[in-house]
Amino acid sequence: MEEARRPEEELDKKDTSEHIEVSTDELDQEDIQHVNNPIVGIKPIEKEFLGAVKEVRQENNKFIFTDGSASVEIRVVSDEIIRVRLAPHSVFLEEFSYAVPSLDQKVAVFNFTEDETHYAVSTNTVSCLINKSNFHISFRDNDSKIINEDYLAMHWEENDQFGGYYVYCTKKCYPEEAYFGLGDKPTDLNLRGKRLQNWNSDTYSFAKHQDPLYRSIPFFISLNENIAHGIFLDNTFKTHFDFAQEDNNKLSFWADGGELQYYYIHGPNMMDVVKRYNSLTGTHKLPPIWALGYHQCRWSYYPESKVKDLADNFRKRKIPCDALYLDIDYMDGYRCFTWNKKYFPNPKKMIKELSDDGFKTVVIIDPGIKVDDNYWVFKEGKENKYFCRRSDDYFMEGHVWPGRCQFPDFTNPEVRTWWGGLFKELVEVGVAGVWNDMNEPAVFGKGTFPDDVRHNYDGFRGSHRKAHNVYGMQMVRATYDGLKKIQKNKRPFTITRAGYAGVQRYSSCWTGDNVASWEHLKIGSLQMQRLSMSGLPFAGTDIGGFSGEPTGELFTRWIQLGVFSPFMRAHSAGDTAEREPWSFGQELEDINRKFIELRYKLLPYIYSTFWEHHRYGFPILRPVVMLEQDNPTNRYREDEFTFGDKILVCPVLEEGATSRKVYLPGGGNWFNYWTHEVLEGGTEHVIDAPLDSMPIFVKAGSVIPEYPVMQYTSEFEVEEMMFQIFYSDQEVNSFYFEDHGDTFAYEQDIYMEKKFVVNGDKKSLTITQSIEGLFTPRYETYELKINGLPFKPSKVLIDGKTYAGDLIFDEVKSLVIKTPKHFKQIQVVK
Ligand code: MIG
Repeated sequence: MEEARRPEEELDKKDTSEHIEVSTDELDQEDIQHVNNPIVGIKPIEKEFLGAVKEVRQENNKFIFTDGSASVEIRVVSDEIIRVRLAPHSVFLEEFSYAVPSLDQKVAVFNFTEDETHYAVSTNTVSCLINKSNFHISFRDNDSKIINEDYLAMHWEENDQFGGYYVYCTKKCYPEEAYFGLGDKPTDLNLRGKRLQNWNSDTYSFAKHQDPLYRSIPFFISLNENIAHGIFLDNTFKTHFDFAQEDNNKLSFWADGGELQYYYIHGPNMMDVVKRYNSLTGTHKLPPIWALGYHQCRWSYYPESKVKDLADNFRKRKIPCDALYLDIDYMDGYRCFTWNKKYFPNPKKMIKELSDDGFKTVVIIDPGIKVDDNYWVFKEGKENKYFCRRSDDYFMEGHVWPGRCQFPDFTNPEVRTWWGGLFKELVEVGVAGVWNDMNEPAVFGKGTFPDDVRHNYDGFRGSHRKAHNVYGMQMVRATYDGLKKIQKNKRPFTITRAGYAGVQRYSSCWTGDNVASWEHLKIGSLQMQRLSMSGLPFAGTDIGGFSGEPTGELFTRWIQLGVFSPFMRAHSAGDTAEREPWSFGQELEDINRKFIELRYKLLPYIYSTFWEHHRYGFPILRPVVMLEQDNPTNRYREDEFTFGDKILVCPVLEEGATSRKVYLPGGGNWFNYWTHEVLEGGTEHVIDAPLDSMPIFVKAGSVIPEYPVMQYTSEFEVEEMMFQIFYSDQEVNSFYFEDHGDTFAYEQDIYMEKKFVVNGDKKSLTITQSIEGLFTPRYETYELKINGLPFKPSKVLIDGKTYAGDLIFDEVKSLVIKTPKHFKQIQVVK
């Protein structure tokens, strides 16, 4: 369909923001794949189901089954991933996905077999069975165990009377089956019994269980009898999931349009499911290391004197901090890419001064562009037809902070390139990171765009019903790609509020407008765990709560959780009292400092964990159920998690608490991080947790790298690298990663990945080290703190030679030795 063009003058006069929205009930032809099968006449209101399989044909790694009118394609993506697609009229959509950039994965072998009742498409690890008589699809592992099974054949509705086109899949739900994932849902970790939907929404002060929120991640993990698998419904329309809420025996997922297309992702470990999901949708790139420091934000810090004062306070009070944020008030009348010269007369000079003092400056950017012919961004967008239009070709207009606005169509590649280029000046002025807000997209009064807004959708055109959930992702993609081009080899830093599956390739995220309450502290902890297992590991909450006033105690507990938030940023709304780490008196300032310092000590560990995510697809935060999925009580344990695979974090989430119950997963001992007391795994313990402490445990056998406390990440070069080693009588591997911290050189192997193996018995402890990569750190030596030795050491051998230094063995059973950095093996002997 050719777009009809109106004369420009006409368009200018028209303020379409007042238009009545087109009803969502109207069938939108462009969203339907079956254009050559127009619906005629009135059919009874009932769904249509796949019938018996009549025929099958093969095209390479795809098998196409048909019941004579509808078709299903089964595609082998990898040994562990199989994709299912439904075309009710046997016309499949062209391959395109914002979530999955490429389907090129290795498949060892696959084959096709048939018996009386079923067809089977099999790989080394999994078989997809298609029931000949009823077209039910199921997945079976090599032990002939059915893991996932249709309850009903795939079905759809396409009659006008339904007000649209819907596609459905209904599977069996097993009695013990638990469900996890789905992005930022602020609800219980285990999703069994919930009915949830995905439609990106600006949800100021959201409540527990509120749904939907800002993101759409239509991916979940099922865990049943110790076998996990994943389902990723790659559909950008509004999607729905019923995790056995309506019927205890059924799991359903469906979409308000588009193609029924889902990936079955094999386990049987939850960790593998997440890794494989990340292999489809991509991992987060390594962030610049400063992005892992402490960030201070508020709506808003202005004018310049206020920002400088803030910076001075951090340094004067010796509270580490790497980044300060400018919220919307830095702009001239909220026009993106401009400065309010009254508040910030010389931004370049200010940012340089902040940078000399170790602070990066991050600024906010919104999608709404002020309708103003004297504003170059609007003029460029208008001249090039970059803004979204309605179905009747009027511009999509809506009110946001700048007043009357138009909105770039970020689903158009040309618009993304233009938008990315707009950051040139901000980068030249010295801005180090960009925060993308309001990109659900949010519109005052109306919520979001009307359904009939047209989008380019990378050439696969569609209405807002199809593009809504990817709008924010494409905005931050434009931002990321633009920054990357402008900054050359420097890593961009971006944060986004909205997102769709795969957004982790372009951005970190925060959980939006939370509330300063104890309940929200818990919700935040849950959301971060859930985002991490949904492929978005670089997530954080507004520390302290965005709206409302936290008590000092709540703020401090939130800072403590913040140390183990992949993204650590305090933020607050403009109508709240000042909210810096020193806002609650000296005693709490000291505790807050102690914990922010802990973040900086653990930075090399945190950074290594990001590397493990980027390279191997491991989530960063892992709920206990991921460590020990065979223990059924863990399905409901949601108040503790590990950061990486070595540190167990048990945040204090209750007001007035001075201790808390923790569960230490089985399979070895755990060290109390603070006291080095050794505790047994596989059982619960009660741990003291006065306000100046939070229970943290390190897995026996771990090697944890630590930096000396710095006021910001690049304050000085480390002269000697320190590692804490925790004794174990079982073999345990640890990884340590380092590189320049701010470039893409790691993509050319300019990094160093060290692997340590720790193993002990009653008379000795052995530590081996192997090294991969081309990066050479400047320091020459290590300080090793060996903790928890069950014997008094008499001798240390470094690569076979006796260590000449003193062996001082203190009361907490720690031994400190210094070694050259290139050792291969160290033995500590009784
Ligand atoms: O309409 O830019 O979630 O973090 O401070 C509110 C002002 C717009 C919402 C964001 C919040 C930010 C605020 N923004």
